[in-house]
Amino acid sequence: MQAGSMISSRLLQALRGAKSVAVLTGAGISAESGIPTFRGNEGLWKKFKPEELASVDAFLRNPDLVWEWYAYRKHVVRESQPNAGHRALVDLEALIPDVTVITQNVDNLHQRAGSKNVVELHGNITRNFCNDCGARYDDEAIPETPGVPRCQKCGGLIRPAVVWFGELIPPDQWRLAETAARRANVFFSVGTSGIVYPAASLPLLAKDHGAYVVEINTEITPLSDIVDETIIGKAGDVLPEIVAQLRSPKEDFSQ
Ligand code: BJW
Ligand code: ZN
Repeated sequence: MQAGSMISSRLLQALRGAKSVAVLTGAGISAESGIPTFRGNEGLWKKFKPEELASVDAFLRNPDLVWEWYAYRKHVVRESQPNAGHRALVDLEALIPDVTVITQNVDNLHQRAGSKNVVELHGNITRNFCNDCGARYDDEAIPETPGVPRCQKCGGLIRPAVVWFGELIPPDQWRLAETAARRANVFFSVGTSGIVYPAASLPLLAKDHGAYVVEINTEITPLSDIVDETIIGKAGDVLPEIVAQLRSPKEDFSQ
């Protein structure tokens, strides 16, 4: 296969004329940094489905178990580094006037890579707050206890500042995401299974407002039917290739 042939001339053309690009990312973009995805066999932690751990009900029923899951993931995230996929999205900022990264990930890797405009739909695992009084705690401020830590002000349970099932997306972040999807000329959906709402509605919103919508995933997903193009491949391969093609002044010879 010719190098770069996974990038269609249609996509390159759309990007060359684009003023605004929005990128919805999911766990797949961080898989190459060694952070497990949620779904699929390798994605499961101790055989629990995310729906069984990522809710207030689950937390109140078994706070120690849910905290243990997050403590493990906080550790994995701290040990990980942004990968070529994250870095390519930073590089895109030099090539397109307006780039918004809308992430479902809580791992902070887009921010650490240097993306300037990151919308956090599902919060951030590096922050925490008291479930009772709302007091905020950085990871460093949390007492190292076995099991769930307690609030120093009120004794309540401390939880990670992430968005669980049944909870609202932070309204300011959702507004930014919708606005970016509506104004995007090109919209990418990268490494997400596209089954968790309302995030999964953003590609369709972008399409309804005229964006050229491209999915990048190692597999077909429910979003594959509605997008203009699905590129099957790893985010860490495909995104840098797109940036390289975009930088190249040469004609492209694909398709
Ligand atoms: C690669 C790759 C590589 C691998 N390169 N690709 C409408 C219809 C039906 C249900 C609902 C609806 N609206 C709301 C709901 C309920 C619910 C929901 O969507 N449920 C579904 C399961 C059906 N949604 C909510 O509750 C949301 N809130 C809400 O709607 O509020 C309004 C409301 C209030 C009150 C009552 C009712 C409604 C909130 C959703 C919060 C989701 N939270 C989590 C946990 C966050 C914290 C944490 O990290 O622990 O977010 S769940 C989990 O799933 C996490 C993720 O962000 C999210 C999405 O997962 P993602 O990123 O897509 O990962 P995977 O693992 O699923 O997929 C990885 C993909 O990568 C795969 O496709 C691979 O092939 C691919 N891949 N390697 C490229 N190298
Ligand atoms: Zn408290």
